[in-house]
Amino acid sequence: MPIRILLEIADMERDGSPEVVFYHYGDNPTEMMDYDYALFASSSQANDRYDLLSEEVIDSDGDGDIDNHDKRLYLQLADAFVQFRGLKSTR
Ligand SMILES: [Ca+2]
Ligand SMILES: [Ca+2]
Repeated sequence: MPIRILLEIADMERDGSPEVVFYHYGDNPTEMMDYDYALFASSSQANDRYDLLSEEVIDSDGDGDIDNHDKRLYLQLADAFVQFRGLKSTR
């Protein structure tokens, strides 16, 4: 089963500091709005270091429990993804 997450940088809280949104998809998504669930990470200091999550996380590393490491994976992904500011549409 493929693992699919769509990442988006958007100011969900409209405070001038971007959030990183994670959209999780199941097996056969047919459109972008067809995600299973979504959560977002925000930076409490508005400094591109992500430390807050909008929802409880799942067992993202699949080790059988939900702990800080599962949260940290999301926050690390947010820290990395927010640096992709050079991405531009090529079409
Ligand atoms: Ca924000
Ligand atoms: Ca875990």
